[in-house]
Amino acid sequence: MSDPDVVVQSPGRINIIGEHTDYNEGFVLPAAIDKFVYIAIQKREDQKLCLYSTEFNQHFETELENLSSQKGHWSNYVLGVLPQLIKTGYSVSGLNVLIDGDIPIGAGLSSSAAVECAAIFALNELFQLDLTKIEMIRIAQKAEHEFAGVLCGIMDMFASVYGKKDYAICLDCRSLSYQYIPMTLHDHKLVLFNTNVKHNLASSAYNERRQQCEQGVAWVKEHRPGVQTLRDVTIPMLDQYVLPKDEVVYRRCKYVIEENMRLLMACEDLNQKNLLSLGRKMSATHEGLSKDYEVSCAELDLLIQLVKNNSNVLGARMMGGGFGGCTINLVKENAIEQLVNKVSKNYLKQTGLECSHYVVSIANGTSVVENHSEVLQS
Ligand code: GAF
Repeated sequence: MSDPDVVVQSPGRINIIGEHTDYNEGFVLPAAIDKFVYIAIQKREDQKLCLYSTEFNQHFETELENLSSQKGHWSNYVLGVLPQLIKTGYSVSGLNVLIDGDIPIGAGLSSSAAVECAAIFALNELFQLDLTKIEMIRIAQKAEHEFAGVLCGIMDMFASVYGKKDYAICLDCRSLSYQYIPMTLHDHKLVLFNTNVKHNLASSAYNERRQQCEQGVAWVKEHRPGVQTLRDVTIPMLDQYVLPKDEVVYRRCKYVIEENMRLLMACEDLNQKNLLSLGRKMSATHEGLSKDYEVSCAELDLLIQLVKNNSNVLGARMMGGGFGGCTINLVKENAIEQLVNKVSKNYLKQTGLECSHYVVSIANGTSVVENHSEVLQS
């Protein structure tokens, strides 16, 4: 695209701790990373939407009046934000859209949320819609629900939009109040190991976990009408009202309640620069996700096993929705190279798969790119 009207960049995200808590009105601790999606848009005179993805090297064309989800297709993440605008009465024209970037797809780093956020930011700029950041986040989340079919929480979009260099975001997903927590890692770095698998059941299992949490809440609510979400539930309530009904639902809910408590203590650890204690909590989260919430998989568990009892790794856990994607590891900087060699070699030996790794830095959130020519390939 030679002369776009607007270019926006939006980052991928990591999550330090607080997994599967966002849709239960709990707490999360994500951060934006130095990997981005770039979206360049030109207004058209007609009603056509002409999209091009450099990653897939594919064009996709449709009309504004024919907007619909294309099962599993990359275009959903751009197209999905448009119906939200149209329904609210905003008028938009046809568009040429170029999508580029370097967030690995399917790695659990929320490349889809980054595309949605970049798209809505760009449209906001282009048509001067005056949307607030929270309105744009909600529109991006709706696009994921309605076009991608995943009933995700708000974490990924919030992290992409509100990211701040060198800080994690402690977000209360009930009130949407948030606090930036400095990520002072001293001589440690965050290293992601990518399983390079994404098992099919990821989105159906995600939606099922959500329902199981809601079921747990409904059983507690029969006795405690004031309870709205798992945020209001305690372990004794679960013991009394949920365990007698269903052991699986009990474990799901217990994990979420424990994870919220771990997260609040992890923020304290970060404030006190106690990385050892933070690392232990990350590892405890993996146990909970693997055994109680059951969203891990053999490849993720293997990557955790391979760094276990290594004194240079303070903590490690699967990250994101689960069933593939990355683990996040808090690793001593001068031990990274050796660790990567060991993990890659053993992972390949035991699974026959390559495992990629990324040493990530924490970056700023979604923004308009003033100097386009540097970021766009074509
Ligand atoms: C996915 C979802 F999109 C998030 O909302 C969150 O629930 C996460 O899985 C699990 O913590 O990334």
